Amino acid sequence: MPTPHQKLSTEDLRRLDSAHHLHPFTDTKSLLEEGGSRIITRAEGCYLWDADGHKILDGMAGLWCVNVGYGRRELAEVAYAQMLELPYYNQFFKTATPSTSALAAELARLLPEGFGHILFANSGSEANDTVVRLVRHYWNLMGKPDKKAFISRWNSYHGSTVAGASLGGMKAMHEQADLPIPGIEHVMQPSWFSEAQPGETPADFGLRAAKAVEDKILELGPDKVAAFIGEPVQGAGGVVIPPETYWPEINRICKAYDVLVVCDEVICGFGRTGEWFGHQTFGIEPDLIPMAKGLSSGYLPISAVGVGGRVADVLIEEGGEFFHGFTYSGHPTAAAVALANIELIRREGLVERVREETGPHLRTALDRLADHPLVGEVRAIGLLGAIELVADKATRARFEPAGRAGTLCRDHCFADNLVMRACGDTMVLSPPLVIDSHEIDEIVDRAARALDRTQADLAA
Ligand code: PXG
Repeated sequence: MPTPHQKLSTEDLRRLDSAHHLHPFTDTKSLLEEGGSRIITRAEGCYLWDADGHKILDGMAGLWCVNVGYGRRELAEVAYAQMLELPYYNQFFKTATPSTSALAAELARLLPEGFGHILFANSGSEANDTVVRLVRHYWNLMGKPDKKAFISRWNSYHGSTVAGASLGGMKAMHEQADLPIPGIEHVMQPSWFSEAQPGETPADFGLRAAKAVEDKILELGPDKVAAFIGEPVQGAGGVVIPPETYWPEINRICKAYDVLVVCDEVICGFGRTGEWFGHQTFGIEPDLIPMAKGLSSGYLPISAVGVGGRVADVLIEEGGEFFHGFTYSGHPTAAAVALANIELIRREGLVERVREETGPHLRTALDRLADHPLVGEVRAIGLLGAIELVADKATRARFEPAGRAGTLCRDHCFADNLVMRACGDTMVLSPPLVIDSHEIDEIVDRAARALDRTQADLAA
């Protein structure tokens, strides 16, 4: 039975969308001037189709989330069956639902030893808000109510709620909303490409970037610092892959000053870096692990926080009621889909495939672009890739104004039916984990064409 929206023409849909829909992270006025949105109507594997019939290669897996690719019938069937049996019930007031309990156990099995407990939410932002609530509660219970500050990095992304955007290091978001909230401090990001001094090796730079965390702890006073939060690889910040020296030094520093480590796995989790989690790839020793996106491959909204024993034991033994939760925390249908999604990732060996086959292939394929005059650096880990656009390869000087080259390149990709995102002047890729080598080559061929066209525009 068609739903009402299926009877609308493409023109009607675009008109209604333009008239009524305020899109996320969008300049509505310029969107309308450009004729409104591109309407995506269906998808299969790594491909999207729009209402005008274009077949588009999705180099971003939606928003870094559709790890198992589109069109997975069994996820739809699991959701259908769960909805018929029990579409919704809550987890408050001494009740539980089967798929949710099973998912908590499954996550505890996947996470490192000591991560026996899971708190659910519905988005990465909510997971990070939950982290802030948990960490504050924890230090209160520990009799250290002054130990409350979070240290994060500039150019990190931790969400769009008040706490998520405050934890994140996106200055434009802060400026619009009088953020960050008090008690959140930012230090330099471990981006060798954009922050290293001339001649500084990645290894030395990694130690310097970690030292910025130690300096901040000492500036604030270790008895005032509650937690450090970081993405293993900064995603929205432009796929910033830290040097190998960075995370081990962060572990050491946080241990030395008794600071909790929050590892934001919202993008890196569920196979993206070639391990189940990014903390495994980088040797991070977390206390709390927020996750979302690949948890359900985006088929339904769900997020979670893995709570390590150190925090969980105190919370359970001494915390009393934790006054926190959402109507949809642990939603049984989303949980059933997440369970089936994890089973799919496991059955198809997607993590191993990224580690051994497609990850290395992406890296080699991107290397083909390194000699392009616009390209200052290419880098990749697992199925995360980045291409830095520069005006001068030797000095890494950027084009003025910042972001224009990236926008031009992204628009050329889109016109050539490739979704590649621009983070400022860094082009980023995060394709579905089911992508094959041929499709990766296709992405890189289209990216090469887009680079040529961007270069022509910039020279004009
Ligand atoms: N942490 C990380 C590391 C993220 O990447 C969030 C938290 C917040 O998740 P929710 O589900 O609340 O969006 C994210 C989200 C982009 C883009 O354009 C990236 C995200 C979200 C939207 C757009 O790169 N990441």
